[in-house]
Amino acid sequence: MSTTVADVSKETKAPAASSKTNRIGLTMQDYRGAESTLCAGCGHDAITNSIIKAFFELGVDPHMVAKLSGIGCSSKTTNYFLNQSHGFNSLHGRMATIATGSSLANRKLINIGVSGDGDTASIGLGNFSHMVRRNAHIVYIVENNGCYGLTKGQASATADRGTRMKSGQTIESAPVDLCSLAIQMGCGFVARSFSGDTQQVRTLLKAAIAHRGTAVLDIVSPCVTFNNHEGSTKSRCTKWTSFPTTKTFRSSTKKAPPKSSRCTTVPGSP
Ligand SMILES: Cc1ncc(C[n+]2csc(CCOP(=O)(O)OP(=O)(O)O)c2C)c(N)n1
Ligand code: SF4
Ligand SMILES: [Mg+2]
Repeated sequence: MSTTVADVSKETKAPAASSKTNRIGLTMQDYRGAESTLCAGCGHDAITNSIIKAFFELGVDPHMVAKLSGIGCSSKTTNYFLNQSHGFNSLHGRMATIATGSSLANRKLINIGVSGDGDTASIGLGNFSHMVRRNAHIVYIVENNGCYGLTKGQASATADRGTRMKSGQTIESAPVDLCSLAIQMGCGFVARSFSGDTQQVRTLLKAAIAHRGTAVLDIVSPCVTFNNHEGSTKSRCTKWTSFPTTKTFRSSTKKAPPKSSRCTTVPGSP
């Protein structure tokens, strides 16, 4: 059965209000933040919703959480969840250093960092590597759209070789694979997922929150405004053969490009 853009946009809408309480007596509302200002359909909003649900279902006390981020559309999202938690929105590419400091200053806090592929794999690569090497206690999420969404879609260091950017540029360099890098730096928890697979993302988040040490979640998260066209490997147009690891995904080259860049298919569709 194919999934349409309408189905996907449901994932990016905030979870419905409910009076249901969790094990510490809080409702889902207690885990929300400000209303998102991101583009409608942005993959990052789906991840925000998964974070809200994961913390609600685990029954984590919001004041025991510190939210950390850098700069980018992805980094803005820490404002959209857990508005009763601590937070530090840092400089571009510097979230990993702030997270390391936070994890040293208070070992009881759950640190959750949200970053972008530009924030982590371009300007922040050195900081990210050293945070992993030091095994800072943090759930480190990369909302990976293969571009700099906030500054209008320039290619990032995770754009795959052969990708055609919306500007017409073709990527010739090999991408930075953040999962491989994290494993090489000794990380004990590394996973890759897709923002639209909300159940899988939620399951991974819960496991990552329970992990003591650095947990890296590289989540492909389409930028529907600047990187959502045929020729991109991080769009809703991408055809996935199965779970999107670097080994198993491929972009569709057989079909003629659609007339508009608006996509009607997502992973799982025929
Ligand atoms: C030192 C510095 N250099 C450049 C910028 C401009 N800048 C802001 S966000 C950004 C890239 C964001 O891309 P990414 O981290 O992938 O986040 P996205 O918007 O795609 O979610 C850049 C280059 C900046 N704010 N600071
Ligand atoms: S520009 Fe891209 S990454 Fe930024 S909010 Fe819009 S769709 Fe999301
Ligand atoms: Mg990006």
